[in-house]
Amino acid sequence: MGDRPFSMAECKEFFDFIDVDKSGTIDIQEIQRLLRVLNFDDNIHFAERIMLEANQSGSREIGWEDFYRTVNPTKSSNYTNQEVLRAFQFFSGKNSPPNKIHKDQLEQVLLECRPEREVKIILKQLPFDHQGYLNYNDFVNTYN
Ligand SMILES: [Ca+2]
Repeated sequence: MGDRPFSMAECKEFFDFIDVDKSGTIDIQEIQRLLRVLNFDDNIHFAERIMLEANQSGSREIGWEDFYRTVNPTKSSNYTNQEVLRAFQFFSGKNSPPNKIHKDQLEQVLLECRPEREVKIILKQLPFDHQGYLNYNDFVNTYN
């Protein structure tokens, strides 16, 4: 594991996973689809809020640059812990304990589009506890 929470390759894999139509940007429909995969309510206002938070250019789509900045804190010096935590909360879903994301939940999302072999490699690099949870508070403290 390197000195960043996610490698660029891992970020790109997740970006490609969300970008279903391979347009190179993530639009509001693709965010809604991701919310359904993660068992969130498929709420258009929630999807729009995510779009606003991730997208600094003000357009209706999230490009690769914005996405990478959102999930990778060390890439930008003005990135705050609060923003990192929001990203984890987004990925953890509503059934996880506070501040934690379960390995199975991550795995389920990744398996939607990646071969099992690659998913296992990604999961192996993350510090899950004995119950299979990743505490993203610890995670953020470790990498900041
Ligand atoms: Ca797209």
